[in-house]
Amino acid sequence: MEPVQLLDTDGRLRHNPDWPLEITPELCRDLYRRMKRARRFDDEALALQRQGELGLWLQSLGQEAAQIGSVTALRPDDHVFPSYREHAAALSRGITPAELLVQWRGNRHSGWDPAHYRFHIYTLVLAAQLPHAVGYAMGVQRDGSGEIVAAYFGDGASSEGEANEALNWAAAAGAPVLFFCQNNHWAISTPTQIQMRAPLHQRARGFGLDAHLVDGNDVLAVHAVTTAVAEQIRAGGGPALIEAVTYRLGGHSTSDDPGRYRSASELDSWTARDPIARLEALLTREGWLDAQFRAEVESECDGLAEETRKVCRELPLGDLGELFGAVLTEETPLLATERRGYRDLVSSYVD
Ligand SMILES: Cc1ncc(C[n+]2csc(CCOP(=O)(O)OP(=O)(O)O)c2C)c(N)n1
Ligand SMILES: [Mg+2]
Repeated sequence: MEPVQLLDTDGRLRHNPDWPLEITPELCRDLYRRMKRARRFDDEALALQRQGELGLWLQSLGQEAAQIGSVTALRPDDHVFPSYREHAAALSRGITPAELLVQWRGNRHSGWDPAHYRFHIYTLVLAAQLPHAVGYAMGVQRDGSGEIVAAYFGDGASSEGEANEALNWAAAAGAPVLFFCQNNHWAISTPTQIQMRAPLHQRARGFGLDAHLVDGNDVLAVHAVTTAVAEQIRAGGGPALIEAVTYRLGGHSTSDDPGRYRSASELDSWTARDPIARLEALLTREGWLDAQFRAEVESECDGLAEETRKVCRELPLGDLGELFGAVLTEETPLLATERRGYRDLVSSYVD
């Protein structure tokens, strides 16, 4: 099965009657601006980690179209359950750079209020957010509020038992949930092809979900498919899955050296399919990228970069000892021992 594509790798529009989308200059410019902002933020965060300001960073580089195309197809009150690399989607929802960086600076386990943004906190335990999303969707179903739930996860996470339980449970309950998998070809150093024999969208159909394969580096295709699928779920059509074929252009994290397991030619072939360059080619060809708009986006990105550097350095270093108080309502003897051990360790530091 070929992934749905509306924009070929050279940025030429491909007519696709199955997935109608009104392609206007406004829509394309808006998606472009959101993707450019996301990439600039990601670049800054990477640099901040290399400068010692962040403990760790997981880049979203190359996955902007998959995230922006999908999140903008949801309504603002649809609840999103992300995994840990959805910075482009988070920024697009209005989460601030400071709120996004808190966790990676090691200050708190999350920086934003999920109820305010309708965007759940990041989940680092692979696939744990998927049963949570289904449970939330079952609540939404009972409330009859007209919201839907969207859950992001990776190809590697789809191997977890929880992912498969969530797909089955969602189908059995007819829950209004959209599973959005960014298949970026790698789970750290494990390539997708050795994790599964049947592609995820086929597996999802086996569970009884409606499932689609989309070119995840084509923001228009992702937007068109997600818009249609979201409305189908909202209309009571039951859960669905979208598998977006994309590529992680960076390492898994700043602790990873992808040069040890993937080839330069693979990276080159995906760099040539860069999702932002592809949309830029369309904008340029159509005459929708005039000098003024380009300058506006550049200056907005410069401002975002400046803000990112400033707020990161200003984030107060919290007392990590407080984390022990957030585990259980009543402290167990083991937790008390661990808390004292942590305090002793900190007080043993010379500086
Ligand atoms: C339950 C669990 N097992 C293992 C890990 C370690 N781990 C962190 S990320 C990762 C790979 C995940 O790959 P994928 O789901 O494809 O997401 P990607 O990082 O490619 O976006 C692994 C194995 C973890 N966080 N949680
Ligand atoms: Mg992956």
